[in-house]
Amino acid sequence: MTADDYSETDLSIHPQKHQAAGMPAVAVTMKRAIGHMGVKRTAQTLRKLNQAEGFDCMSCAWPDPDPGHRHVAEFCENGAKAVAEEATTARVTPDFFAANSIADLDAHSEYWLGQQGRITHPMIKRPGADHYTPLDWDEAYRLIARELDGLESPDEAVFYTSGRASNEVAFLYQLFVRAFGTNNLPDCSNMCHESTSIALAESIGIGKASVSLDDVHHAELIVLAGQNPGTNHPRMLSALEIAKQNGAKILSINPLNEAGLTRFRNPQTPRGIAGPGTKLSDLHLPIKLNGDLALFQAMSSLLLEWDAVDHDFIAACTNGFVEWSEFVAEVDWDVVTELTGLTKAQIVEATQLLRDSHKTVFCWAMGLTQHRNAVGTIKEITNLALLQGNIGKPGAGLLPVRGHSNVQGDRTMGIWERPPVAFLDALQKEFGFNPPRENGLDTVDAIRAMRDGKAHFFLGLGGNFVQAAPDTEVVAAALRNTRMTVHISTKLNRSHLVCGETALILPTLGRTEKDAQASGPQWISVEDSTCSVHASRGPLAPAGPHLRSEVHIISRIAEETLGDRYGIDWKDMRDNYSHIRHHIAKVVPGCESYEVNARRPGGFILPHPPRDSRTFPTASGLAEFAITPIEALQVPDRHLILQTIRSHDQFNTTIYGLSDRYRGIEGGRRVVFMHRLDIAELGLENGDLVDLMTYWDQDDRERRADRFRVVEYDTPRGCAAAYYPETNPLVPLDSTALSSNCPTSKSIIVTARRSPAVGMATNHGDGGQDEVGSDWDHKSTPQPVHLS
Ligand SMILES: Nc1nc2c(c(=O)[nH]1)N[C@H]1C(S)=C(S)[C@@H](COP(=O)(O)OP(=O)(O)OC[C@H]3O[C@@H](n4cnc5c(=O)[nH]c(N)nc54)[C@H](O)[C@@H]3O)O[C@H]1N2
Ligand SMILES: Nc1nc2c(c(=O)[nH]1)N[C@H]1C(S)=C(S)[C@@H](COP(=O)(O)OP(=O)(O)OC[C@H]3O[C@@H](n4cnc5c(=O)[nH]c(N)nc54)[C@H](O)[C@@H]3O)O[C@H]1N2
Ligand code: SF4
Ligand SMILES: [Mo]
Repeated sequence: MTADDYSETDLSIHPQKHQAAGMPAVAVTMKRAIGHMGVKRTAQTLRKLNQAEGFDCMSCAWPDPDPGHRHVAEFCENGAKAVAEEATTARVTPDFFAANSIADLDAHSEYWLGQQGRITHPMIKRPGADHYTPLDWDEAYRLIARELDGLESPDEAVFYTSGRASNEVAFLYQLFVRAFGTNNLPDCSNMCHESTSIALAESIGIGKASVSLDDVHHAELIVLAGQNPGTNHPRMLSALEIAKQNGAKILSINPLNEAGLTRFRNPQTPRGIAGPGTKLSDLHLPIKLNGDLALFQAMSSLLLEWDAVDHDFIAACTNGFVEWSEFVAEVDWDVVTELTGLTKAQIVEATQLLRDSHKTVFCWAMGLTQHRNAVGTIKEITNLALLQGNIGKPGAGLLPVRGHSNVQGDRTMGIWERPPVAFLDALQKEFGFNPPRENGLDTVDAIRAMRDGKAHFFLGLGGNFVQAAPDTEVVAAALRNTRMTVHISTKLNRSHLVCGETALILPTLGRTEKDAQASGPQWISVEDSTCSVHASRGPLAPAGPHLRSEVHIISRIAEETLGDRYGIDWKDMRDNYSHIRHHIAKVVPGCESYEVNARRPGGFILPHPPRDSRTFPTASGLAEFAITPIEALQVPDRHLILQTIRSHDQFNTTIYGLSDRYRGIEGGRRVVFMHRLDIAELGLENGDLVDLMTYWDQDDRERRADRFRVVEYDTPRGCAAAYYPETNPLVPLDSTALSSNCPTSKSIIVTARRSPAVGMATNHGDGGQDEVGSDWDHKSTPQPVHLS
């Protein structure tokens, strides 16, 4: 889709690093921040980042320490990069759009698009046009209302949310969408922690983390499974360092030995600057991709064998223990060692850490959630926690580490295509209309609906749908198949260039900016990974006079579309966000006195029955031991399992730069990490340029992504890795996790063959000069096989 703005020859490969942060992190922070914002603005902005009276970091959802315990610089390198991207002084103006057609812009990389700066005016691509042109806000709202009004059913519209949206706008948005008449509220969570939400709701009755930051600090053992904190939640390393100083052990489970799992040099301590830093992981299990279910079952079988279990907790608080324990006791060690790539001795050693710990925190992220069996795997890590009573006591619990800074809050506020009945009832009581009761479309189903001509309207509240979603070509065709696409965005991205018949870009304020409405300055609120809700107030002047806040935009769309239907106070809520919080307090469980509690320094913690009182709001009223038979991905000869991951220099589809410092990649992104022996087996050499291919039998289609540089890397046999979103064309839309429908972005079965020289046809089977991989039997479709 793009001609990159950097060349294949700029790429250089360096040795992998085995420690995270240190002074290079400080140097990069300052260089990037000053480069985008200048010295004065950098000082003005970073001083307020993650402070009680400042603004919440818009990058990840890692929690802040209590107000009295924050550093002057309470942020990390990647938080500073996120701020710099948003607070940049570069601007995308109407002149820019006049000078660049949509096709011109589409020829650039995502990195280049992001570098152009903040969008300053509402813009429209009218039917048949090849450029965006400016329009005024009122016309934009009228056009959207007219389009929505013309649909045969509200279910023909899709309302997407990316997890940066504040609680206030999220609540307002779901209210509008439900008053309009649909639950079509897909969000980025559908591609992220959906498997967690489903698994935890079934196992413990609530889909959120059961720990506080303090629990992390006081754990005896911390398990880090399928997560790369050094890059994606960098301040988590400070929490791990404190835990280590308090005597904790760390067990990391990851195919890659990521730098942030190994050692942390805290730039805020003398030991981190001049000394050796802190060793983090005590034991690293280099597991094969998707081996975790088998591993957790094996660990449980050992704990049962050693009777290292909490009988009292199991008897008082759980259901299904006997059946489950009989099931895992039968674990087949040959299957376990085959699927995990680990020896029994390694697994025994890891399980001894569990046995010897009285309080264990289990952390995970995308390495567990984005597989076909993800829901089962997360239930299994929960079983492991239940077995030793590691929930609802200090220093222990479950910690799914969320991605986007407010993705958890958006769900709490009702952004969910499958809303709980109680939530809809509360909405009905507060606003006097009966919200739709049918489940709506999630991300994957929304793409299907647009592809199949069943949905004609797409609105994105933030995000970059076309790049984030699986199966890039399919999702692009789906969006182009609509009558109208609308993006509420801060910065230019690919989704703006993949247009419905009419396309609108509505520029909005970011979290760094002051938000003034009719009643005066406003603040917003967010929820982090540990259910802590707090206020955020931006320090900077808006990027331009024509920008509107997200609340303003959504409330105006609602007014224009619904008129005074149901008598909802859209204007009052827009003029003063306290009115929104007043409604939140009445509708959202746990948010009573929201206005007062959320603005208190440090905010407040939402209730969580398992954490607070070991009560489990499941159907049985008990925590459930769930049985999940093992299914193995069948990987044909000369194929690998590919996981798609983030580099150190991106936030999801926003590419900050071309440096994945810890993994030793500089100057480029089209690389594929492979084991030395897999490279040889595929007839390749380190440094070769290859095309990646996958075949999905359900639609009988081959998918490919071309021209990746092979990098020999420390990854288990059969397991490759490459960056997202470049690899999204390879993820089949229909390849999703059972029951959560999350795309399987961490287990795509691929093969690689040397790329034809530039200028040669690149079609598979073109008989070009390159024979490597030409014996690829693309009919040998990967199918899961039941093993137990
Ligand atoms: N700077 C920065 N911060 C971010 C983001 C960003 O893009 N940039 N994105 C945010 C978002 S939305 C999210 S969801 C989080 C994502 O945070 P992570 O989940 O840490 O992100 P990924 O890069 O997808 O890394 C997945 C990790 O899991 C490992 N893994 C993959 N498959 C398996 C497996 O089968 N088993 C095990 N045990 N491990 C596996 C990979 O090797 C890798 O270390 O980060 C958030 N924070
Ligand atoms: N292959 C593969 N695919 C994946 C993943 C993977 O690991 N592998 N990870 C998945 C995950 S975990 C996630 S969360 C999704 C992410 O999916 P999304 O949330 O859709 O994507 P982002 O890249 O985070 O969105 C970035 C865009 O948001 C807009 N933006 C930034 N700040 C603001 C703001 O304050 N307001 C508004 N209105 N807009 C703003 C900017 O225009 C920017 O271009 O991707 C998923 N896709
Ligand atoms: S850890 Fe996450 S929330 Fe904290 S400063 Fe870094 S990027 Fe921001
Ligand atoms: Mo995410």
